[in-house]
Amino acid sequence: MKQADTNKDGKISTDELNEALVTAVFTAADANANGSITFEEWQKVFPEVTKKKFMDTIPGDNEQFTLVESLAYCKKHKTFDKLMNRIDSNGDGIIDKAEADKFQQAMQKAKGSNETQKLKTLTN
Ligand SMILES: [Ca+2]
Ligand SMILES: [Ca+2]
Ligand SMILES: [Ca+2]
Repeated sequence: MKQADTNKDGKISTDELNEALVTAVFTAADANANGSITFEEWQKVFPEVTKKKFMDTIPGDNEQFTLVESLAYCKKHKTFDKLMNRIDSNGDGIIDKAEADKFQQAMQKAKGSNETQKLKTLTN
């Protein structure tokens, strides 16, 4: 949780947590760790995504996307907003210790074989 505090002010904002989650999912999906995700890599983590949906989602036509692009995408489409609102239960934009603990407990209880699967369960 600490590494999510990118501006090192000792607090984790919902923006920072959002970024940490996108990065975690990206890193998990980028199997060959070359900084971009192809459809084949994405499908291993998200088997339900079709090639067409993948192509419709990614910007450009090079059939893969980067971390910067996925951050922009998740911001635009508010992918984790519902989850953020749930975690930040007092709505002050900061994840305090109690809220972080609650999130970690939810992650532990969530169904899924790894963190990405669990996140998916919590995001839906
Ligand atoms: Ca911070
Ligand atoms: Ca890759
Ligand atoms: Ca809060």
